[in-house]
Order: sequence, then structure tokens, then C-alpha cells
Amino acid sequence: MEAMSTSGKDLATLRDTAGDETYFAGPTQSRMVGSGFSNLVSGFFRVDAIATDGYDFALMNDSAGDDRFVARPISAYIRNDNFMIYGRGFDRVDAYASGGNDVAQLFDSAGNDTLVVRNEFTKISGMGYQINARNFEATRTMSNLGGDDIVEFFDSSGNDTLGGQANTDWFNTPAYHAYFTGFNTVKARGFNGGINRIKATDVDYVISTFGTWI
Ligand SMILES: [Ca+2]
Ligand SMILES: [Ca+2]
Ligand SMILES: [Ca+2]
Ligand SMILES: [Ca+2]
Repeated sequence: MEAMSTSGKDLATLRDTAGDETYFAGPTQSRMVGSGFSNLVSGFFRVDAIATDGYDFALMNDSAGDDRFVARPISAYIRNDNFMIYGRGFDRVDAYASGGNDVAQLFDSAGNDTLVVRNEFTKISGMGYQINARNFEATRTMSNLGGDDIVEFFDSSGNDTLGGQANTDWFNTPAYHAYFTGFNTVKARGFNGGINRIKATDVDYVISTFGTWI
């Protein structure tokens, strides 16, 4: 099936089946693909995709401009003034940033979650969900729904800084910034060279360091 919109701020909705589907979403075209079908929509201002049973995977691509990706365990979207792609109920969401200044904002679940930060790759996962954000200039992750939430980060080959004050923390590399707040435990791994610094004062979580940090 194909559907096309040529003007206005039209909305298209793509639905899954009880089987496993993949939702390929982008600013101009989006497609839901499953066993025996492929539904394509193009030119819509907004596309919503709804996933139910099965293992459903959403792959969202940004535009060449500045975009914002916002993801929670149950839903995610990427948008700017010209488009919006939204997915709900997916087991895994991968978002890819390309040109522009792109920001990702991620939120935890009520259960135990793990945030991994590594070389322009940020992943949060917990029971029944996984969200991956790649190549964003900045990521901001909030843990505020409870559970025992952990941050694991891995340094880059350049100079890295891990900073923290009270409950707001950040991790800077030459290429990107990762901010996170509300986590119980932070594990810092510094095995990739450069000068890795920790500047944490008055923090209310546990920091464990591995490798070389000063
Ligand atoms: Ca499905
Ligand atoms: Ca972009
Ligand atoms: Ca949590
Ligand atoms: Ca480093």
C-alpha cells in the first residue's frame, strides 16, 4: 500500500499486526514492514506508528536541519518545524542524527534502567524496551520514575570530562555532550586514552571509576 500527501499538515497513521514489524521512519517517507506487507506513506507532515504484539522495531532518521528526538519507554518521536515522526509501543527504537545540531532527550521507566554513553552513542534500556540515540550533538537523560538506575560510560580517545554537582551530571568529550540526572550509580570507564578528568562535587550518587581518571 502507498499513500501520498502533497500539501498541508496531514497526518498518516501506520498500524502493526500481532507479528514482528519494522517501522522505517524519516522526514519525507515512512514505511511499516511486516510479514507479507509493506505500507509506505510519503509527504505527510506527521506520521504516527502504533505497535502492539510481537517484537517491533522503529528506526527513525532525522533531517539535515536541527532536530529533537524525545523518547520514553512507551513512545518516541523526532521532529522539527517541518515534520514529525512518532512511534508508540515499540520494543526497540533507534534514532540516527545526521546534519544540523541535534538533541536527544531520554526518560527512564519505573523499573531499573541502564544508561550507556559511548562515543556519540547513548542507549537507555530496561524491562521490555531499548532506546538508542546515535550521533546526536547532545543527549539529556532523566531518571525520575524510580528503580535502581545506573549510568555506564566509556571515554573517547580524546580528553574527556565527567562533571557532577548535586544531582545533575554531565559528560563531555570533544565531539558531544551527555547530560543525565537522577541516577543512583555512575560507572566511569577510562581506557581509551587522552586525559580523563572527574570534577564532581557534592554529588548524591555513587561514582565508580575504572581505568585512568584524574
Ligand atoms: Ca507487531
Ligand atoms: Ca538533523
Ligand atoms: Ca528507572
Ligand atoms: Ca579519553
